[in-house]
Amino acid sequence: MDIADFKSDDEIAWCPGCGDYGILTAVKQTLVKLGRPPKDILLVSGIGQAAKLPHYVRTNCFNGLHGRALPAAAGAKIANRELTVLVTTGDGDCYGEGGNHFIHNIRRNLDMTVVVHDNQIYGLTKGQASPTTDAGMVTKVQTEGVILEPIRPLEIAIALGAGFVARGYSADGDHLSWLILEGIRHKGFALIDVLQPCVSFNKKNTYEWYSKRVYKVNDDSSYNPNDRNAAFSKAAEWGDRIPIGIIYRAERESYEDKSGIGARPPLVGENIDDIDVREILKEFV
Ligand SMILES: Cc1ncc(C[n+]2csc(CCOP(=O)(O)OP(=O)(O)O)c2C)c(N)n1
Ligand code: SF4
Ligand SMILES: [Mg+2]
Repeated sequence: MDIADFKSDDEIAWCPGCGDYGILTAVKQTLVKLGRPPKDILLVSGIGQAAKLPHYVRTNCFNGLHGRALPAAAGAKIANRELTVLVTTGDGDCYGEGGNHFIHNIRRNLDMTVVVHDNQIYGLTKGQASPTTDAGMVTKVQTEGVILEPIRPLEIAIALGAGFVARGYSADGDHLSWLILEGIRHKGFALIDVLQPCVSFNKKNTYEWYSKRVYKVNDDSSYNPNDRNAAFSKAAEWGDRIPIGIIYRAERESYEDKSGIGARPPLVGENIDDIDVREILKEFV
C-alpha cells in the first residue's frame, strides 16, 4: 500500500494551518503501515470539522449525525467484523452530543479505534465552548469566560474500563501515527484524544501553547502504562506539562468474544440466496 492509494478527490474545506491536516496525514500514514486495502477499512464520523476527515481518504465512509458516529461504527463492526473500523470525531461530537455513546461503547468494548480531534472548541459552528474548553476561556457565546470545569476524557475512559487510552498531538505526525497503529492493533475499544489547534476560533490553545507543554510519556522507561493508578495520575496531568503517548493499556475481553459473535460467520457473509423479502414486505403495504 502507498499513500496515493488513499488519496481522495474531495476538495479539503479546512482553514489553512488547522491541526486537522496533521491528523489526516497521520491517518493515511497509519493505513499505509497497516497494509490493508481501502475496501477493508471503514472510516466513520458524525458532524463537525473533524467529521469531514473520512471524505478526504479513499476508503469506505459513513458520515452520520452529530454525536452519533459510535453507534453507526458499532453496527458496522457487528455486521462485518473483518473491517478495520476507525472513527474520527470532535470533542463536541464525542464528549458532548455523543457523550452517552462514548460511555456505553467503552463498556461494550467492540474492536474499534476512536480518534478525537480535540481542539477544545466547536470549530464548525464557529467557536462556542465545547466540553473540553478550559475554564475561563472567553468565546463569542461565553462572553464572561467559561464557568464550567472541562471534562477529562482520558480519566473517564480509564474509569470505564477502556483497554487502550492515549493522547496525541497533531503537530507530531510520526508519534500520532504510531499511536493510531497501536490503537488499531489493540483488540477492543481504543481511544486516542488528539490535541488539535483550531487556528480560527481557539486563540488560547495554540501550536505554541501545546508545543511548550507536551512531553512523551513513553520515553520514560519508569512509566508503566499497565499500572491503572499511575495511568489515572498521568491522565489528570494538565497544565504546564501535558503528557502524550499511551497512557493506559490493558487486555480486555472484547464484545465480539463476550457475545460469541466472534465465533460465528459475520452477518455480511450469510447466504441470503433463499430469502425473498418481497413476501415479508407485503405485510407493510
Ligand atoms: C443534533 C445536532 N446538534 C447540534 C448540531 C450543530 N453542530 C454541528 S457541529 C457542532 C459542534 C462541532 O464541534 P466538534 O465536535 O468539537 O467538532 P469540530 O468542528 O470542532 O471539529 C454542532 C454543535 C448539529 N449539527 N446536530
Ligand atoms: S475552524 Fe478551526 S477546526 Fe475548523 S477548519 Fe478552521 S482551524 Fe480547523
Ligand atoms: Mg472541536
